[in-house]
Amino acid sequence: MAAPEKPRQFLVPDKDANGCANGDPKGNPNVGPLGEPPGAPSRATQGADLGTAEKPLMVIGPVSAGKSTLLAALGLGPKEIKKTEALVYNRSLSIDTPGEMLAIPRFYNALILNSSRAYAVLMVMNGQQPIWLPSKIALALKSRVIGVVTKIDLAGPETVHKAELSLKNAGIEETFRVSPVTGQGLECLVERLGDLAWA
Ligand SMILES: Nc1nc2c(ncn2[C@@H]2O[C@H](COP(=O)(O)OP(=O)(O)O)[C@@H](O)[C@H]2O)c(=O)[nH]1
Ligand SMILES: [Mg+2]
Repeated sequence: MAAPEKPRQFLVPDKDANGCANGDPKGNPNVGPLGEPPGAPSRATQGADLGTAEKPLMVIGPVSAGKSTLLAALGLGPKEIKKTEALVYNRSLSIDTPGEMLAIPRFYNALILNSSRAYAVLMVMNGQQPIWLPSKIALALKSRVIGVVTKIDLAGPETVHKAELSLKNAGIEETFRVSPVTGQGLECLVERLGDLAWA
């Protein structure tokens, strides 16, 4: 009699070729972030340019978190960084917002409305000086929200951890650590955004 067939097992690497975390944010190792087979090449790793996405990428976060600097590093905003005074569309590439819009609840409607135009929202937090965000605020937004802790070139592990806790408390399940100044962590973020931009 033939031996019973063993259950099929996937051999899944924790990290992909760029060293970025593999698997979905809920921890199922047998699917990629969007349910694709693990290890499937993303558009971003195939050299796709985030600037060619049909929809913009939106950034929200406290004043001076590094939102505009991050957009510039991703090639989605002006290189010359000035204080962002209003909600701004950088052509169809990105939607930049001033930190005050997150600090003052009467602006929330504008954030929510414009978030529906974006393929994703980055909730940006200063890794050096994190602040506590309103609980579950990300759930009100109309696109997928990804957390980004910036300034990791300046920040120590304790404040970075605090920033991540704040993002989690805001209802965000997936967070990246980056420094647009040194380039740390950007490759993994770009890879993930590539998956979302052309989903
Ligand atoms: N060292 C360092 N400085 C950063 C980083 N990101 C932003 N900055 C600086 O932080 C300040 C505020 O950045 P900005 O992008 O204007 O913040 P925004 O108000 O969130 O748009 C600027 O002086 C940036 O040069 C980072 O990752 N590392
Ligand atoms: Mg700004």
